[in-house]
Amino acid sequence: MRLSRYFLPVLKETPAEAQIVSHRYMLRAGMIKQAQAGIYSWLPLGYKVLKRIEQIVHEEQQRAGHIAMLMPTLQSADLWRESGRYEDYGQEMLRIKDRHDRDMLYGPTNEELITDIFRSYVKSYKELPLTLYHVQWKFRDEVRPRFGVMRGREFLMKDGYNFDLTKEDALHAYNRHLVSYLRTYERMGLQAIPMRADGGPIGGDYTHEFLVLAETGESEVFYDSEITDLSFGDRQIDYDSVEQCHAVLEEFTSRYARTDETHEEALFAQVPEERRRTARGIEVGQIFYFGTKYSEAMGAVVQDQSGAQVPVHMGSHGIGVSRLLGAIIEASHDDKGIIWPEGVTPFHCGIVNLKQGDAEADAACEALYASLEALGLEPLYDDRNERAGGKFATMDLIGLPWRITVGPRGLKNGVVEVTSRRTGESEEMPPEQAVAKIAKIYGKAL
Ligand code: P5A
Repeated sequence: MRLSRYFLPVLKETPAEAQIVSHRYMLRAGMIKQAQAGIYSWLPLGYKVLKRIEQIVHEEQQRAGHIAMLMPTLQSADLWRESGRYEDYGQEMLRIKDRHDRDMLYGPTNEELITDIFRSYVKSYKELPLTLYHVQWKFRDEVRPRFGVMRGREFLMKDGYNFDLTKEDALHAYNRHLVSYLRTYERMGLQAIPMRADGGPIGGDYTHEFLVLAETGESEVFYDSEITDLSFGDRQIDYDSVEQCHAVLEEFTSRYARTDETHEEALFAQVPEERRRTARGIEVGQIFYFGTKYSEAMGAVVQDQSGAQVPVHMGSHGIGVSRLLGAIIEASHDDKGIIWPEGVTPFHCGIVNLKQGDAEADAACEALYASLEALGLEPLYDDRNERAGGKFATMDLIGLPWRITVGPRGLKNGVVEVTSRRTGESEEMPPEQAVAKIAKIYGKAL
């Protein structure tokens, strides 16, 4: 993309309404614009990152064997009356009437809708196990929408639902989700710690939230510091293996780690004092096992091996896709702007032309741009007639992890400059070598 043709409405001033850094930078970098309290338009740069995050979520869901689909945002109140949640959900649910005076709602979550789909088609244990998921907008009429996309009213969620014959099978689905979530967050450059939590309006008492530690997080958390040494890394896991998935759950959840909803002072006191930590965290996901809560209420039954009709065991699993942008920025920024991890960056690298209009500099930039695109990478070329300082400030603010700077002086010596956004370190090298370096970083073969 050439910046002269892009739509990147960068703000110079810090917006007064933004209290935390991720919100400030998302507004300043022209990623989002508030439409109403807690409801945002996703401007091109923000939309690109949102799509990158969504793509990682899809890839990891499918790696775990989960099946993608799409359910509507608007749901019928009648389904929610069957589960009893229509009355229970309270004011967070946006209720709507259509022209026939029928009660509808903008879905805050989809347990009812998916259970209705399941009961319409699945009749036998032979069709299990089954996990369906989608990535769809949700609406929760939060009392205090705040911090930008962090606590929105309209937000994008990946929500998945497993259907199993037995509790044992459903617990394997739970563990499988835990594994796939650990991989998902690590690919985004985040450490998200599973912590015992509360089932809230979704239900069940077996649930973990995934928390990214950050001072601006809305949840208070208590944990054994040893847990922050764990990382999932590049392990190859067989998602069908009950033992392997269970071993990961054991490894990542055996130490004390709880949100304030489930915190127990007496248990926490058993953690050696020097390892006891109280901090704040951003909840980027949650997994639940709630057994037959919805299947019994809504008649989602299958025939088991003995011919008996039994309600299925279920769980649901959510990732806050739009919230993740805020969480990643909270975890990765400096005083100049965002620092995107390579896995989610909107453009793979920036190209800054120090002297637009200089024939040699222009040609070198064009050649770099073409070579990077030919490798399947997306560069953002700042080809505007701006001063170098302004171009650098924009690149730093929008946070591309790598920048190639091209100027007449360097070109005289046959070099351009490659700069890491994270370390600020620059290296001079011939343009072909700069392309090779960026290609290698993103795992592209020359
Ligand atoms: C699991 C999937 C559920 O709704 N039902 C379907 C279950 N879980 S949850 O914990 O309530 O939500 C899942 C994740 O969505 C994000 N989230 C939000 N993001 C932005 N703004 C909000 N107002 C908001 N509410 C929830 C969180 O990341 C949460 O973990």
